[in-house]
Amino acid sequence: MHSRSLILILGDQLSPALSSLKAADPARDRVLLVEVAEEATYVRHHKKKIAFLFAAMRHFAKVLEDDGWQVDYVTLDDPENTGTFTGEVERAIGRHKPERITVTEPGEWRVRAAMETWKDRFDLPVEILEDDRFLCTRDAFAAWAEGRKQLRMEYFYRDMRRQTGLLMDGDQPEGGKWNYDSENRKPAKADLFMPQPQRYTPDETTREVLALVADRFGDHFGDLEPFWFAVTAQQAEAALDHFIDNLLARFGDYQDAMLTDQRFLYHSVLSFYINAGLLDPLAVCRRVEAAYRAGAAPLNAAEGFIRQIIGWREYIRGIYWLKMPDYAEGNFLGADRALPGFYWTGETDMACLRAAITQTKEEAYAHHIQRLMVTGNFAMLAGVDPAQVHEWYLAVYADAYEWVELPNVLGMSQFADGGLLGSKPYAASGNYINKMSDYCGTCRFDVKRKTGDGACPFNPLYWDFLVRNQEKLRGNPRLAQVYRTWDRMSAEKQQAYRESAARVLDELD
Ligand code: FAD
Ligand code: DLZ
Ligand code: SF4
Repeated sequence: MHSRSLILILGDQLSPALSSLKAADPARDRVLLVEVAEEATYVRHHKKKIAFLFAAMRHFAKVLEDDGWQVDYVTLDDPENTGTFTGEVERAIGRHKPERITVTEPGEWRVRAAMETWKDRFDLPVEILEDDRFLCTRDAFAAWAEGRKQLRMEYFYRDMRRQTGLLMDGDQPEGGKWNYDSENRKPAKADLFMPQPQRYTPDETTREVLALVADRFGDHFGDLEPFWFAVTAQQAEAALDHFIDNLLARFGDYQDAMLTDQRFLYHSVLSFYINAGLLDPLAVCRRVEAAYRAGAAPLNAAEGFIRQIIGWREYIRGIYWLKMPDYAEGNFLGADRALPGFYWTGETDMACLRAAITQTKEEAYAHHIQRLMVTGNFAMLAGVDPAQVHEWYLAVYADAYEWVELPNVLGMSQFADGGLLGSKPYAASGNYINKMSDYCGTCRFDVKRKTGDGACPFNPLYWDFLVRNQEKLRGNPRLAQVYRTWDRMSAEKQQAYRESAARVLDELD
């Protein structure tokens, strides 16, 4: 017979099938959810993100109560609230006198480190259970990584396809190829009838949270309203239905496209819900596979989507736990510039950055290519300190938790891990952005101009980045061709690039 447990459920663990709940007994154990200031301010999160989590936590507590759990819920404005997980667990121990503490492992190293102090601090057993919402355990990832020279996502992904049976035809990949990435790169045209993500009107519980967030975190980045996110599993399920019925079919083709007036394109906008636990990632993939099998979506869409979740999402988490805590310190290129102020305002003449940052401010969302090739690319080309870039991304997106944000930012977008995650930096000049978006048409800068007044800043910065970092990057076989192009340029042209870049960087400072 188990002893009486206090089960702490974190804000991104809002799943009734959570391992800590599966291990518990509603008649005996007590569930604890806490709104704590430290989680909202250790980086100053976007107002919408805080509101989303508090609203989703409050709705989830109600669901648990309706299911027969005894739930202790501490609101942020409780006068006794200590503001930290540790402080609130201590107070709850005083109230409930549990014989042990049970938690599902947290998503962040920082929180896990705090939990590991609890056994001694509270003189109680602390049970940290695996988070089985992920398909690959930390141990299984470590075993996969063991002895490999390179940790390429593609091979990991194939194993996950075999493990889950998703889009498999016996032991072969559906359609004969594992990966249809080359069919995910069409530029899009603005279309007035493009479907939008499912939006919800805040109910009374959510409105109370909005008032609380406006009051307590009014000076944080981002617009609180209009607030339209799903805040219950039921609403998130309906948002998934909406994606599958209206958007999935074209997700594949336009995955890499960007449009000024279409902030979401054919993306699912489900990461908030998946990461907080309102949707189960495997169940989402099974629904997408079923749509493909029913003829409602082409293979490049279904495969492209499933790859993001069982491939990238799992792989990124694996890297995080394999490499933390040192991973966060990575700065392979020794970048040390301060993050430009316009990342917090969107006030810049560069139309691509203005669009990506403005929508980030208004929606707490930008899609993958905006994060990677606009804000991420610019920060890397400009040589911004990766720790500052990391902090920005963790704060501004409603789907950001360190386990998923850090490797995407430090590794994939800034190359600060020296190439563990990607075989070369995702560096690009204005040409790439022009090809994949309609931003350049409305920009003060000329994307075709390489140097001098009016030239797109990405153009000189691109070459300057490669030259500035050549000691570290020249040996990379995937960059051999670009360095040959540089070497063949006339000395005057090279100098013009470097001078133009120096002017852009001076202005940033
Ligand atoms: P879709 O394009 O519809 O993709 C479907 C799902 O695939 C997403 O909901 C997400 O669960 C998953 N996914 C796709 N790409 C990735 C990826 N690279 N890593 C992990 N999961 C992925 N994702 C986050 O969830 N949180 C972050 O903090 C985050 N930070 C990022 C920072 C940078 C610099 C970059 C380049 C990417 C980041 N991503 C992050 C990954 C990706 O951009 C988002 O998951 C995606 O934009 C979410 O929007 P969506 O739900 O519409 O995704
Ligand atoms: C992001 C966040 C915020 C803003 N607030 C809370 C909170 O008040 N209570 C809580 O349990 N969780 C919150 N979270 C999510 C946590 O930061 C997240 O669970 C940890 O970082 C582990 O991933
Ligand atoms: Fe961005 Fe350059 Fe295009 Fe302007 S011209 S939108 S700065 S890529």
